[in-house]
Amino acid sequence: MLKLYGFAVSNYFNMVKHVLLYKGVEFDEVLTFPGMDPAYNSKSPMGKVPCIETEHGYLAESSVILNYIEAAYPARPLLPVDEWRRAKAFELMKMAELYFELPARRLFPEVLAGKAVSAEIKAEVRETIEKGCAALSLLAKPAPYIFGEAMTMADVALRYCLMTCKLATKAIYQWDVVAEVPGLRAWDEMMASADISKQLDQAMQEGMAAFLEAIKAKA
Ligand SMILES: N[C@@H](CCC(=O)N[C@@H](CS)C(=O)NCC(=O)O)C(=O)O
Repeated sequence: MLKLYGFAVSNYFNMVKHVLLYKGVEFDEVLTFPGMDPAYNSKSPMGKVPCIETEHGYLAESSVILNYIEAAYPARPLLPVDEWRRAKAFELMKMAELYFELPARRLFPEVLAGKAVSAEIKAEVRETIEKGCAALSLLAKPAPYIFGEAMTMADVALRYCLMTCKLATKAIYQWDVVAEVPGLRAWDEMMASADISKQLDQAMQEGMAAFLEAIKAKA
C-alpha cells in the first residue's frame, strides 16, 4: 500500500493528503519530522516532507507527487483532460508555490520562532506577494473553483500554499492577502468548508502547539 511520510502541521503534507483522501486512495501515514532521521534522506533526498513510498520506490516534491497520483489514480480526476487547460492548472500551482508559499516561508523564523527577520527581507517578501496577488487576480476568476465548475489540483495546491502565506502576512504586516484578489475570500471559505479540509485543519490545529514548542526549542 502507498505510504505518505510527513506530519499534520505541514501544509505540503496536507496538500498531498487532501488529494489522496479526495480520490479515495488507500494509504498508510508514516509520522515523519524533517531532520529526525538522516536515513530519511534516502527516501526524500532533501529531507523534506512529504514523500510517498510506492511499489516503484520513493517520490518527493509535492507537485511531482500530485502529478504522479493523478496519473496512477485517475478516478475522481483533478486535472482537465485537455492539455492546454492542464498546463494552465500547473501554471497556477507553480505560481502559488513560487509567489505565495515560498516568499511567505522566509518570514517563518520570526512568525514561528520569534527570531527577527530583517526589514529588507520583509520588504522583498511583501513585494513578491503583492505581485503574486496581481497575477492571481489575472489568472483566477473563482466560479466557484479556480477554473470553473470542477475542482482541480490547482484549488488544492493554492489552498495549502495560501495557508502559510495568510498566517505569515497577517503576523508580520497585519495584511489580509485574501482581500487582494477578487473572489478569493468566497473561494477560500468554500475550500475550507469541505469535509477533507475540516479534517486536515483540525489535525493541524491539534498538532500546532507541540510543533511550535519543538521549533522554539531548536531555535
Ligand atoms: N518543495 C517541497 C517543500 C516541502 C517542505 O518545505 N516541507 C517542509 C515542511 S512543510 C519541510 O520538510 N521542511 C524541512 C526543511 O526544509 O528542511 C515540496 O513541494 O514538497
